[in-house]
Amino acid sequence: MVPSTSHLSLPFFDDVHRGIGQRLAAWIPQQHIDESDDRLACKEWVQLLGASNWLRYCVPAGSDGKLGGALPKLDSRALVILRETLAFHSPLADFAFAMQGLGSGAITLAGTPAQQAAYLPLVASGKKIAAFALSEPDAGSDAGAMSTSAVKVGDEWTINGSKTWISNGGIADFYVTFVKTDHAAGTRGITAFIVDANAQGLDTSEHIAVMAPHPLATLKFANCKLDAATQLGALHGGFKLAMQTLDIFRASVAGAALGMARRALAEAVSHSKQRKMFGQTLADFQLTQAKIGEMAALVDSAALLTYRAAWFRDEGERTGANTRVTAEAAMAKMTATENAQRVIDMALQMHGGLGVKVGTKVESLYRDIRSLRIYEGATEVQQLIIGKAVLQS
Ligand code: COS
Repeated sequence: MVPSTSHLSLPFFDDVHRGIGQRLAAWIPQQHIDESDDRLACKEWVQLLGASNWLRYCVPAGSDGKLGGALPKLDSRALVILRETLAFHSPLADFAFAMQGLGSGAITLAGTPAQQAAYLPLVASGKKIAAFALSEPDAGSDAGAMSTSAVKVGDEWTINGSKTWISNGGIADFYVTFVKTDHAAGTRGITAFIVDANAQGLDTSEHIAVMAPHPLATLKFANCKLDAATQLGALHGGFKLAMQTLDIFRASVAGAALGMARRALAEAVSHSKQRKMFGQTLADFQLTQAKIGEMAALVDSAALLTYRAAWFRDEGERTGANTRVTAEAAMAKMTATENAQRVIDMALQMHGGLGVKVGTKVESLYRDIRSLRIYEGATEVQQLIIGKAVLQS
C-alpha cells in the first residue's frame, strides 16, 4: 500500500520536507525484508536505510559537511515525515531508523568534535548501530532515580549497575549511557558516557521478548572500565542532555504513531469498500461511515499537534531562540500515540475475525502501537510534563 502525501502541502513544511516525503513514499513500498527474526531484520533495515541515504537525516551535516548528515542540523520535521512514512509501511523499519537518531542524538547535541567525527558519519551510513541507555529496573518514568554509577580513579571510570528496556540492546555497536556520578545530587548528579559494545565488563546478552518483536535487552555493567574520553557532555550534565534528546525524539514518536494510524485508516477504508454484507458493502452502513469519520478526525488532530511540535523546534533553531519545546513535544507524543491506539482498535474491529488473524496488517499494528504509549515517557509522564508547563506559564 502506498502512503498518501497530501499532508505535505500543509504550511508547516517547506520544499525540503515535501521532497523527502514524496521520495520516501515512492521508495518504501518497494522494500521487503523478512522480519521473522527481529534482530536480523533490524540490522538489515539499518544497512538498507543507510545505503539508501535515509539515515543521513538522523545526524547533522556539520560545519564542513563531514558528519554525514543530509541537512545542516537535526531537522524535526524531516524526522517526523520520515518516521511517519516508514511506520506506515513497516514499524520495524521505523524503529531501526529512529534508534539511529535517538542513540546518537546526545552526541549530536553535546559530543566533542572528535566524538562526533568518530560516531556520527558511521551512524549515518548504517555502519554503526546506536542505542540510548537511560531506564533501569527501578527507574523508568522517574529517570532521575537511577542507581547505576560511575566512579573515577585517575583517568579511568568504572561503571557498575544495570540498564533495562534498551532498544537495540545486543545488536548496537555503542550505547549512550546515563549514570550517576554523584549519588547525593539527584538529577544534577548524572553524566552521559559513550560505551562501546565491546567494553570490558559490559554484558548485553539478556534479550527481552515483547509482543511486537524488536531488539530489546538488559545491559549489565560489572566493573566496566571506560577511559575519560568516553564522557559525553558536561560532568553531572547528563539528565538535561537526556531530556533535551527526548525533546527532539518524542515528537518523532508521534510521527511514527501517526504513520501506523494512517495505515490502519487506509486498511479500514479499503476493507469496508470491498466487504459485502446484507446486500451492500460495509462502507454503505452509516455506522461504518461514522467510525471512519471519527478515525480520520483522530488522525488529523494528532497530525496537527505533531507537525506543530516539530515546526516549533525547527523554528527555534532557525531563529536562534532555542525555546524549549518540552510541552509541545509531550502533547504531540501523548495525543498521537493514544489516538493511534484508538484508530487501530477501530480498524481491527471493522475487520471482524480477520482483524485478529495473525498476519493481517491490523493485527500486527494492534501489537506494534502498544509500546509507543509507554516508551520515551509514558502517557502519564507526558500529562505531568504538560501540566507542570501550564501551571508555570
Ligand atoms: N530540557 C532541558 N532541561 C530539562 C528538561 C528539558 N526537556 N527537562 C528537565 N530539565 C531540567 C530541569 O530544568 C531541572 O533543572 P535544574 O536542576 O537546573 O532545576 C532538571 O532537569 C530536573 O528537572 P525536573 O525537576 O523536572 O525532573 P524530575 O525528576 O521531576 O523528572 C520527568 C521529570 C518525569 C519529566 C523525567 O524524569 C522524565 O522525562 N521521565 C521519563 C523518562 C523517559 O522518557 N524514559 C524513557 C527512556 S527512553 S525509552
